[in-house]
Order: sequence, then structure tokens, then C-alpha cells
Amino acid sequence: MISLAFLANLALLTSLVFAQGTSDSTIAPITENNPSRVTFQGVFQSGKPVQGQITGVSNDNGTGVSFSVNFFSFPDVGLGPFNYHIHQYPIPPSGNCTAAGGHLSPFGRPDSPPCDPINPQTCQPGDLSGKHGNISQLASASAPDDSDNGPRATNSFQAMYLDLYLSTDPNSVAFFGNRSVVVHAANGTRLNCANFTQMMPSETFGGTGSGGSTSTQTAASNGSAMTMAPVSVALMLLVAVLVGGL
Ligand SMILES: *[C@@H]1O[C@H](CO)[C@@H](O)[C@H](O)[C@H]1NC(C)=O
Ligand SMILES: *[C@@H]1O[C@H](CO)[C@@H](O)[C@H](O)[C@H]1NC(C)=O
Ligand SMILES: *[C@@H]1O[C@H](CO)[C@@H](O)[C@H](O)[C@H]1NC(C)=O
Ligand SMILES: *[C@@H]1O[C@H](CO)[C@@H](O)[C@H](O)[C@H]1NC(C)=O
Ligand SMILES: *[C@@H]1O[C@H](CO)[C@@H](O)[C@H](O)[C@H]1NC(C)=O
Ligand SMILES: *[C@@H]1O[C@H](CO)[C@@H](O)[C@H](O)[C@H]1NC(C)=O
Ligand SMILES: *[C@@H]1O[C@H](CO)[C@@H](O)[C@H](O)[C@H]1NC(C)=O
Ligand SMILES: [Cu+2]
Repeated sequence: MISLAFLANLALLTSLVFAQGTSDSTIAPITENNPSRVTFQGVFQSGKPVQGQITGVSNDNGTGVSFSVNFFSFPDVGLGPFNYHIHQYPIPPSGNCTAAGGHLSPFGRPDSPPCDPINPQTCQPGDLSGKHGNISQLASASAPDDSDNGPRATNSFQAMYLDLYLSTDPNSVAFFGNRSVVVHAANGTRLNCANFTQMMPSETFGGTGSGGSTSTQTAASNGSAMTMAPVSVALMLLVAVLVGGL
């Protein structure tokens, strides 16, 4: 009897250890050394419910990705709370959101149980609304009502957050730059979706951009002698050396 109980306990202990091991293997590590200022943006398709874009740029210190979410034109709030994720595959040219496949989950974490935002490392890296909040409240039109342009930014949602588990580095399994974003109604319907595509630095406005980077871009676009200073100085030195040598 004692040995049976002992064996049963041993079996239970073993299964607990294995269960622990399995769940540990799906823990997402914090991404480091993300390449400086690299930016990817997804812009929802026109002609479908929910418009807007989501933009992710490497965090300034290389740890994680800073996201800026600006969604609007949601359908009736009763279809929410809405959620959104980074999905595995890009959207085909037809725009079919079903073809995006499942959530980006490089460590094999399944969709359930739901993400616990207190422990975001246990969530799927692609589960943005699980980690950072679903969309249960919408801002209504407060913009000036100019009937020429129609209602602006109605039923909108804005958010900014740092996600530590996604990456802008193509060598990382948590890289999202070649994948897609899908926004869902509460019943799971895929309302709209978009490819992420890389933005060139000159296309990147606002967000976490500092005054310094803006003035750099302005100076560069002027193409003045001032912005060419390092090259000019180098050329002058070269000319001076050549002239001096003759
Ligand atoms: C980078 O900054 C974020 C906050 O912006 C912080 O959570 C993280 O620990 C920092 N990482 C390093 C390596 O300093
Ligand atoms: C998404 O990207 C893929 C791969 O680059 C491309 O074939 C497809 O046309 C894009 N889809 C949309 C809707 O732009
Ligand atoms: C959309 O893509 C899914 C998955 O690839 C496919 O099963 C479905 O037939 C496609 N729908 C249309 C309308 O092409
Ligand atoms: C959405 O978020 C709200 C508030 O955080 C929460 O109460 C609700 O359960 C969430 N809904 C879903 C479908 O995840
Ligand atoms: C996206 O990039 C990752 C990392 O470079 C790569 O493993 C994956 O195959 C790519 N996926 C697609 C659909 O191109
Ligand atoms: C989800 O809700 C939408 C909008 O009401 C509806 O068209 C669709 O049939 C529903 N889908 C499911 C799977 O219930
Ligand atoms: C760039 O050109 C604009 C318009 O010509 C001017 O207003 C601005 O001061 C210039 N900036 C620099 C840094 O030269
Ligand atoms: Cu999704």
C-alpha cells in the first residue's frame, strides 16, 4: 500500500515537473539589440470596417519595440470588445484576412488560456491586445464637424506602448516586419488586416521622434552646404593634401 501511494506521488510529481517544463518552453524572451530606428507599419485596407494604422519602431535603447496604434471607423461598439494581433503570414494580394493564418507565436504558445497581461512573457508575442488591452471603449467624433470631409476619426482607438517581446531584427524569431496585423470583432470575425511594411526614416513622423531627428531630416532634405559639411571638409583636406604635395 505504501509503495503504491509512493509510486502515485512519484507519477504526480513527474507529471508536474513535465507540465512546468512545457509551459517554460513557451516563455518569450525580452528582445535586445533591435536595430536603431527601424520602423514597420501596417495600414488597413480601404473599403472594409476599421481604418487606420499601427506603427512599430525599435525602442531607443534597442530593447523591445515601441508601438503607436491609431484605429478608427470601427463598426458598432456592440460588436466589441475588439482585439488585434500580429498574425503569422502576410495578406495575399486579394486582401483575404483569413490567409494571415494564426497569431505570431514563435515559441508555440497556443491561443488558450487567454493571455494574462500581468505576465506578458507568457503570452504569444503576436497577441498585442492580450498584452496591452483589447478595444472595449471607442472615442466618438469630437473633431470639428466639417460636412465636406464627413465624420473624422469616429469610433476611434489610440494607444502607445512598449512591447518587449517583438523584434525589428529579421534574424529574430519574434521579427514582425514581414507579417501582418488583423483586427477582430468579439466573435472572432476578421474585420480588416494589413501587411507590415518597412518605412524609410523620412516617412516617419511624430511618435517617439525627437526634435533632433526632425531637424536632421529637414537639414538633409535641403541638401545645403551645411549638411554636406563632413564630406566637404574631407574633400577640402584631400585637395589641400594633393595641392600641398604638388
Ligand atoms: C530600455 O528601456 C526600457 C524602457 O523604455 C526598459 O524597460 C529597459 O529595461 C531598457 N533596457 C536596457 C537594456 O536598458
Ligand atoms: C502583402 O505582402 C505580400 C508579400 O510581399 C504581397 O504579395 C501582397 O500583395 C501584400 N498584400 C497586400 C494586401 O498588400
Ligand atoms: C481566404 O483564405 C482562406 C485561407 O487561405 C481560404 O480558405 C479561403 O478560401 C479564402 N477566401 C477567399 C474568398 O478566397
Ligand atoms: C477586454 O478587456 C476588458 C477590460 O480589460 C475585459 O474586461 C474583457 O474581459 C476583455 N474581453 C475580451 C474578449 O478579452
Ligand atoms: C519572416 O521573417 C522571418 C524571420 O526572418 C522568417 O523566419 C520567416 O520565414 C519570414 N516569413 C515570411 C512569411 O516571409
Ligand atoms: C460575427 O458578427 C458579425 C457581425 O455581426 C456577423 O456578420 C458574423 O456572422 C458573426 N460571426 C460569427 C462566427 O458568429
Ligand atoms: C531648409 O529649407 C527651408 C525652406 O527653404 C528653410 O525654411 C529652412 O530654414 C531650411 N533649413 C535648414 C536647416 O537649412
Ligand atoms: Cu488576430
